Amino acid sequence: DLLRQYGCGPIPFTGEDGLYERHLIFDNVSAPQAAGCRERFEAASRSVRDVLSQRWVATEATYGLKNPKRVYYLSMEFLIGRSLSNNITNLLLDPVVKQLVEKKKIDPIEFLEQEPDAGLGNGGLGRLAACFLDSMATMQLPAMGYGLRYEYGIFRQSIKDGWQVEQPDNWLRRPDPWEVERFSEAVEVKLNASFELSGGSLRVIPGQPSSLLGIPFDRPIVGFGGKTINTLRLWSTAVPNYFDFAKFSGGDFVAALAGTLGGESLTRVLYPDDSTSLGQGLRFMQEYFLVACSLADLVRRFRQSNADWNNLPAKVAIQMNDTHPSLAVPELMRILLDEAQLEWDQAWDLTQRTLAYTNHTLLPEALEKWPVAWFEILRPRLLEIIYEINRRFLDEARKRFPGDEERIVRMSLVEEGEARKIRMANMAIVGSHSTNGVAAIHSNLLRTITVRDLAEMFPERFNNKTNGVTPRRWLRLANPALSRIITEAIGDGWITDLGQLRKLQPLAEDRSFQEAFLRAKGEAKSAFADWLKATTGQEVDPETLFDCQVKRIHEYRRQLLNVLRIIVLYHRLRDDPGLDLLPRTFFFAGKAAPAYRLAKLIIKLINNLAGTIDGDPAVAGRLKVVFLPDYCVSLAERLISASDVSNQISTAGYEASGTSNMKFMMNGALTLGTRDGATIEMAEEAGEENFFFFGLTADHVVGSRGWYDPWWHYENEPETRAALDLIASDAFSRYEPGVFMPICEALMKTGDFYRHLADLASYLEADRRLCELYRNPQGWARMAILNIAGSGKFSSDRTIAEYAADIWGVKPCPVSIPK
Ligand code: DL6
Repeated sequence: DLLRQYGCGPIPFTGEDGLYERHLIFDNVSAPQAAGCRERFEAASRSVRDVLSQRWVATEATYGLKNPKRVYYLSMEFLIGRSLSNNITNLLLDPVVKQLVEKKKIDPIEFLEQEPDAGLGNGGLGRLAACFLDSMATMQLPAMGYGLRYEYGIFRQSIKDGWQVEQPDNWLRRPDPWEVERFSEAVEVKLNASFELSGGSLRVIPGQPSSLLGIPFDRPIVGFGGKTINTLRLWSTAVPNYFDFAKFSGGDFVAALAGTLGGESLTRVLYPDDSTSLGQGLRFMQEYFLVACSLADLVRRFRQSNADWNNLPAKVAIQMNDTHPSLAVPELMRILLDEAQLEWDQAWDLTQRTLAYTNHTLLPEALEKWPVAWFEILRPRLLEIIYEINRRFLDEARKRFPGDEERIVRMSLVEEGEARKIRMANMAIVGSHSTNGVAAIHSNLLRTITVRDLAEMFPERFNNKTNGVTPRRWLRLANPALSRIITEAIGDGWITDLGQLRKLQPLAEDRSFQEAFLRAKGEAKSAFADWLKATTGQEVDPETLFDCQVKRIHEYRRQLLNVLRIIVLYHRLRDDPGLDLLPRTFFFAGKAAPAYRLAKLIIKLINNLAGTIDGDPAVAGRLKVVFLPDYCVSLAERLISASDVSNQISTAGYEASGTSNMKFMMNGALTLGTRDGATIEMAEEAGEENFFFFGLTADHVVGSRGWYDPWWHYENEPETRAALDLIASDAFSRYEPGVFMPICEALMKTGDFYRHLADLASYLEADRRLCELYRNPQGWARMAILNIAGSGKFSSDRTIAEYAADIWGVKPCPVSIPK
């Protein structure tokens, strides 16, 4: 009545429209008909959050009541992407939203595009963490993710004159409708140093003890069907009660608060380099901040319902996503020794049984080693604990391998040298009960080469958990046309049990299903072409074969090999304009670490190649190269569903697993690839005859050290030579002569670790076979369907089921709704 008195009478408060319009009026104070796209997006998101909020509360209440064993996934990265469409899908609200959109005449694309991609990660590792959260919630596992609330996610990439340009990703500039700040659950982190902003950068002041507050921001993780809503808790820094009264009374009002800026800047930016940890002092501090906040929080929760510390491993499993959160080993020891006052042996036993570690890379430059000096500055107590762990561990190792001092030196947690360093992988392995790799080949190489000594000491700790991706986002949401025909053919059980895709196998021979597949693919390709035109003005022809390579730009991923392939095709066409060449569009997308010069030059070469081909009338309509800027989760959703061919062409033995390979496969793209990472297992599932494999194997690569000679390929393979000559002769850099010489030099080094030239001829041969098949649409559809049918293993539900059973020992805990 009171509201009516003030003129609120006609506002609908009930029904779905009511929910949405209420948010527009009361959150944004704007008339529904006058609201802009951004306001509409916020109101829609808040309405969806309203639908899940009580479930979210009930989920935590159920866990509190039933006190199950919980799993905590600690990760410096969660590459979440957009949440609105995903949450609508997982809450099964699609039909309601469809009705609303029609009734209100809303353009869904326009307002879905308002949501920034939450880019709190660099690539595969962070996206895997996001898929795992989806699976854990869908499988009703009592789980929580812990990460950092970077105000700036992975940089936005644009292209200027062919070069990558980085811009800050200020994704939180507008209020995020999903997050809930929980100030009352803040934790205090004590440090032996403080921070200041000086000359535009954040500086650490050693020997000046300080405290930082970790403020949790929670985001809902909606399980499919909306039964369980788990939490992703992201920490943000704040400085407790800092205010310099002396400065304030002296009249310097701004300086009075300046002391807060240093500490509060710690979690501001995500480090954009995923393959080296050199010179990342503040990253080390971020890692400690994540660990300290998360452990304090989970130990507090554990203590609320468990009086006995001995219960810790029975109630808590902590998964360390790579070594980034591996300071959890000494930090948990510190809590158990100094706060719980346990004896060393008991604390060590509990620590090891609670923690587990996943390795995601074998690249030596990406294996973290942090200088001892940084520990001394930040938290000397951790260093004392690490030294004691190491002393005891090396005593044990000496008993096991008497007289083998070289091995002891290799196994030590401490690397001696000019600047002593802590080997974080060694610490994670020694301080936990499980170490896993992320694909069979990777786990084997990890065990037999990278950390062989440790694997020989603790063989029972090593295991494999092949990665997976969530079929909710990567098939159901990303590819409505394909999802529809799959569901029509085999029902919708595949959404939560992807193994059911096997039922499609017999349909690979079925004419009408083949045609349905081709139509669905055509629909996705047209949708992509329309979207690209609408958002960038760029035109691509959906009638051409869509051939993609999308991932971070890195030499081992060999975008350069792909470029060489395209140059060879271009050269063939120039040589013989009458050649019957399959019309193709080659898509590239991916970011280069800002300090990785060669990777940035590779982007430039791709763009220049695209420009040269576009400007050449002799190849018009037959070859096109497109570099899509600012690769992110939502671009991946659009492009992968529209792709015909997936290039997975890393030097064998270098890609730990890959996950885009799986997304392409379940979307019916065929793989042109090397025997590396999880691609090997994908071919085992679909049948090697349905894959286009080529190139050296990992064994060959290791064995080729003595004989690999790029000059041999240059001199004996005319097409290889022609392609290299074109680059060297500035065919793609007419106005910037010599700009690509570093690329030629990298390719022609005998020490090219990545063996580009060794694989070019076989790549071209595999490519030829693939094009031949594409000319036969039924044969193509048959093979693509067999790939989809074989992709069931690569659901993250399967991966999570394995982690839950073999490493964590956690069971589903269905949420009870109070009557
Ligand atoms: O496990 C997720 C993902 C794998 O699929 C990729 O193969 C692997 O490169 C990536 N690793 C990282 C770690 N840093 N580096 N380099 O991102 O993990």
